[in-house]
Amino acid sequence: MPQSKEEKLKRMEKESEKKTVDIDDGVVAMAVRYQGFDPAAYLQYNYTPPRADFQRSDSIVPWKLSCLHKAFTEGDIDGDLLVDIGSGPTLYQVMSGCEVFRRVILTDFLEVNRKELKTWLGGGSGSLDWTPYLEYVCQLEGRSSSAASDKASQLRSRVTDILPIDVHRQQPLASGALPPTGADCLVSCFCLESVSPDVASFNRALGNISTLLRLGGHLLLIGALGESFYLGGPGLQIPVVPLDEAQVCNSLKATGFALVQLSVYTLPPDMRVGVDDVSGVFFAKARKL
Ligand code: U87
Repeated sequence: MPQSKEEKLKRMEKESEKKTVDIDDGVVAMAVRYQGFDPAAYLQYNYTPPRADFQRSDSIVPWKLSCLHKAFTEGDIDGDLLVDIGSGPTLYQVMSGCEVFRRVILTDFLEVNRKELKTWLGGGSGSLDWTPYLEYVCQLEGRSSSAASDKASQLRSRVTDILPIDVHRQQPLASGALPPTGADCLVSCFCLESVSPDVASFNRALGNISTLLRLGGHLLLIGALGESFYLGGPGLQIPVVPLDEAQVCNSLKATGFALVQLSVYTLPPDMRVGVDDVSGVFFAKARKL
């Protein structure tokens, strides 16, 4: 019996869907690995001294906060809606942006991380005390550190949603999650390379999140260089696609972004604390063409 046009169409869709899944077995394996992710352990590994030592200018977190402060305040970034891609259980990445954008949306793949964020934003104390971070960003803004509590309420008032996301989907967020015009600015820290089995998958994920951003909007991308794994919890090794600066530039260009600025931080020996094998961190500011 010859197949009707609808049946033919359905079969082709199924096959194309099947094809994409097969290609991304690595993505499925990654998703399975992330089920063991431990937010509290992860925060201890990466967001306490020495990596988060606010007395040291060569510590990783102060470097990241300074890059974000400069990028959000140097005058070429504005708009209404800021979206953070792959927030994890952390809030540092929007402490400057919440002063510039009226609305902030946080996202993550894991419920355990979204819950950690909801706890703090709901006024509770999560697994980490963010006060030193809030004080440091206030100082960068020329305010006294006593303004940290104002910034905490500002952050709590401007974060409107904490949404599930999967950067490996052509539509990473549920449809209708964002206004039709999209976000005015995206920030994403250590996500894409930490969830992609290879460079091709990394580039596809970058393309997928780009669809969430309006034309002319900015992407602030922070990521690891030369990293092949990190600990997502005790004994939980999560593979990372090793990147170098050239690859980051090529991927942004290939995905329709104009690079505005790229900074690189090389880890001093005592920042290598055995929770990963990262050698450097990049900060890229790019504009969607
Ligand atoms: C952070 N943004 O800490 N789609 O900055 C979307 C997914 C998917 C998926 C998993 C990796 C940490 C990197 C946060 C969290 C970033 N997470 C989610 C870590 C590795 C270098 C280094 C790190 C951290 C997943 C700090 C410093 C350094 C995590 C997030 C990745 N080593 N999102 N399909 N799958 N995720 O739940 O929350 O990505 Cl200083 Cl050097």
